[in-house]
Amino acid sequence: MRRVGDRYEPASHEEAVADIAARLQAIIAEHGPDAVGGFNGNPLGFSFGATVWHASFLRALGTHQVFSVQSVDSNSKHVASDGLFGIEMMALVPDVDNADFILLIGTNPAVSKFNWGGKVPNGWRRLKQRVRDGAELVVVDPRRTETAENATQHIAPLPESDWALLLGMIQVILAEGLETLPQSVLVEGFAELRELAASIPLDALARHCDIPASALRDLAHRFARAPRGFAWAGTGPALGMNGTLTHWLTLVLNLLTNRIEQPGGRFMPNWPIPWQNRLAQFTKPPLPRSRVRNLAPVAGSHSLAELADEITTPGKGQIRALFIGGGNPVAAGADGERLAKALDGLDLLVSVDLFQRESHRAADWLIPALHFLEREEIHVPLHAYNDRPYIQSTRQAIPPPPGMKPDWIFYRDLAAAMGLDLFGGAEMDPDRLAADMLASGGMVDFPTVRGSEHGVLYGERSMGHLWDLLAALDRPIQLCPRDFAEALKAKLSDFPAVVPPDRFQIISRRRNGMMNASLAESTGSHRHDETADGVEMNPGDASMLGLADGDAVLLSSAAGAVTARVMVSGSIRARTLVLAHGWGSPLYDPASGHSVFCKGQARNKLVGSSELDPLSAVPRLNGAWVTLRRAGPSDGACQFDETREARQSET
Ligand SMILES: Nc1nc2c(c(=O)[nH]1)N[C@H]1C(S)=C(S)[C@@H](COP(=O)(O)OP(=O)(O)OC[C@H]3O[C@@H](n4cnc5c(=O)[nH]c(N)nc54)[C@H](O)[C@@H]3O)O[C@H]1N2
Ligand SMILES: Nc1nc2c(c(=O)[nH]1)N[C@H]1C(S)=C(S)[C@@H](COP(=O)(O)OP(=O)(O)OC[C@H]3O[C@@H](n4cnc5c(=O)[nH]c(N)nc54)[C@H](O)[C@@H]3O)O[C@H]1N2
Ligand SMILES: [Mo]
Repeated sequence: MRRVGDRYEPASHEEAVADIAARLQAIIAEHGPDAVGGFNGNPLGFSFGATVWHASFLRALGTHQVFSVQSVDSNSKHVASDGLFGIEMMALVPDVDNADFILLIGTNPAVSKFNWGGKVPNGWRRLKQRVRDGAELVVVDPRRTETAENATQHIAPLPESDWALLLGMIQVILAEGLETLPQSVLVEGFAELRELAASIPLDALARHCDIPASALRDLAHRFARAPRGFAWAGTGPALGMNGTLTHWLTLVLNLLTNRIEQPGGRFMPNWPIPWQNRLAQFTKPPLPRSRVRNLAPVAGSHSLAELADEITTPGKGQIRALFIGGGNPVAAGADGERLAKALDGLDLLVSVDLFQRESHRAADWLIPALHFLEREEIHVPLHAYNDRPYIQSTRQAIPPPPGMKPDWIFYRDLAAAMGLDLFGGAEMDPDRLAADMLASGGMVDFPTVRGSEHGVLYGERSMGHLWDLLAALDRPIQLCPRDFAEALKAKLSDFPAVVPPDRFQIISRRRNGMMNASLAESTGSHRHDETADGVEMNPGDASMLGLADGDAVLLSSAAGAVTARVMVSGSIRARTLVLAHGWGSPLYDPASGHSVFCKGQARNKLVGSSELDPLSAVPRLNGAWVTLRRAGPSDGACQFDETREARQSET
């Protein structure tokens, strides 16, 4: 659909391609390729054709203004892995079926299932089975989650303090000589790590995370002595200021106790394309540091927290046209209102999506994306992270509407209209690309996969691939990378941080039936879904503030304010609040221009775009400091917008 005034009108694929190509060419002729930017959201990564063609198109344009959802998701994992192994796109998959001790830090697989960093099909069910068979499951989370309910132990530290808990465990392990380093690989930085770990009393670390030192010592003993096991850190800490330190120290804990490339530990899968090819595929041309803030890119893209600056700051390289592929950056990232204003000022905004959401409000073109139920494809790279050599083709459940073209064809035709070559002159489509990738691996071929209705288990699981890879790259493991150690020392030097008594740290939660900010309009649209605008609060904190269930409160941070209703909950530890992520992003009907659905609170208004993890540039989506008071009549409604709801049901 094409924007005409404040409405949209249907247009053909050819009209869209011709108009966008002409406008891009004019922008590039005047301002150069960096005037065109791109953001890819989470669902794009699961759509093989769309993700490859979106990235290839931006690469062919020659722009350096590439932004990705990774910077509000997994960046700290990439940076930690890069520091230790020199490989950013690494996933060490957990061997859940053989672990005796499972330490989960800031992850909630009972709801989220296993995610980036390894695909474990039915992972939560398999993990629960293992616990029934006698494994210990220790969950470290400020909230007593659905996962923690099934654990043998729940430890509830303060948000963003996991690094202290991990450093404490490492200190105990090293002081008592409980470590066993891996034998088949060269490890550097052990002495530096030992010195760093010993440089602070255990009591101070324990106070910082608000867990007794005796509990840290006990956890260290049990983890180190368990025959088989692993530690796994998730998205909770990854979205805080100390995400990289936490993911680094989690890997260190695993390495020091010989949990990597061991049964019941974590290992690097090596299928269905060998690592050489995989590295080549994921090694994008190096990006320079960002123009405005001079930050280093991570895993081939800049931080979403920088996007508004790059659009609004004049000068060479200022973004004037933007492609958003399957993303809702205004809702997903920090400082969304500022980003929304910046998007208003673009010369050209193109959204490739199934809906028009808040981030696409100012779009000049709404390009339809293929729904996953409409796609038939083999997403080869995604299967490289499976815990077994398993691959499956998705099958089309329903045909797309007549005339509807897959998103990759939009990018292909746009490139052709601009005279750009995406694949070195070769004719390419997603199936052909998947077949080439599979052929390069030589483990299973395209027709076999396509023909296997329920997927193919094409080999035996094997371990040791990370050691082979490091040997081939002639790279030792760096236990204590210098910039990580510096960041940790800086933390220890202003230690212990003083917590003002009237402030709380706010974290997020996910819910079943919603995927980040999408599906709110369908499965999340029940009138009485409490998570939409409920802030979970510990009973002690509530009574200290004289608040009760259902009271309206105003939450304020340095970045912004939102209203919410109090949900007193014994599941959340003191000094910490939970506001679910994903709500409060309006959905529009492009034909009428009206918003047709909106419910709950856009909680990321509380998150600023300048407070970032210094190592990974992830904004403080978990852990931002807020104050809270009873809401007054002028603070705005915190209930559902009834008119919108009525309009929604009419539509
Ligand atoms: N139903 C559903 N499933 C999903 C998604 C969804 O939106 N809905 N999203 C998908 C996506 S994109 C992802 S990335 C994955 C994420 O999956 P996970 O990595 O499992 O992350 P979350 O489910 O967000 O759980 C994070 C947990 O960390 C806790 N937490 C917050 N801050 C801290 C902290 O500082 N320290 C510690 N120790 N804990 C903390 C929170 O209380 C929460 O329980 O889930 C995927 N699966
Ligand atoms: N406070 C806080 N903030 C968070 C998080 C949190 O836990 N707390 N989680 C973070 C995480 S882990 C993530 S991954 C991000 C998510 O950030 P985003 O990926 O930017 O946000 P989504 O809400 O997943 O928006 C996805 C968009 O893709 C569209 N879409 C769905 N399927 C397809 C498809 O097949 N093709 C195309 N082209 N489009 C499609 C949807 O309609 C929707 O508009 O949010 C991050 N933000
Ligand atoms: Mo994510």
